[in-house]
Amino acid sequence: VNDVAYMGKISKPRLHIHRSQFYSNLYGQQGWFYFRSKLYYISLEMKTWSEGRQDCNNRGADLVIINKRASVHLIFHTFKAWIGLTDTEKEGEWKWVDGTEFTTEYWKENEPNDIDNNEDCVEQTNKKGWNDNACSEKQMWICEKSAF
Ligand SMILES: [Ca+2]
Ligand SMILES: [Ca+2]
Ligand SMILES: [Ca+2]
Repeated sequence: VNDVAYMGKISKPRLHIHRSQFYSNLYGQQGWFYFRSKLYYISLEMKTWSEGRQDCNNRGADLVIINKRASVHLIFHTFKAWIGLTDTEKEGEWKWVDGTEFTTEYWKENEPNDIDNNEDCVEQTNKKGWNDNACSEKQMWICEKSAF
């Protein structure tokens, strides 16, 4: 499965895929796709939240921040993946990895539930909305960085 074919599973218009290829070619950033001044990378492997974040950092990016309706629509509802949200520092106090103010919440019903007092990392799910999960679980992850 190559990255572009994989992007095809995302429900939003193909336009973004073509644009993604355009920017990929332009910047030589294979595997990234472009949307509203940002570049997004979706992993093809599964890692813990921290490992996923480290992978993003290695790519000059960080885990995705979802604070606008538009980007919520862009990526939710298709697959499970770590996003850049955690309450590791203080239970119940959600923080985006880049320090962005936590204003938009998009929890799945009955989440966050902090099962076994051990769910401090957030994944988007394939059924609308976020779930807090154990940070040691292995999931795909989404990186985001500025395009310019
Ligand atoms: Ca905790
Ligand atoms: Ca928690
Ligand atoms: Ca949960």
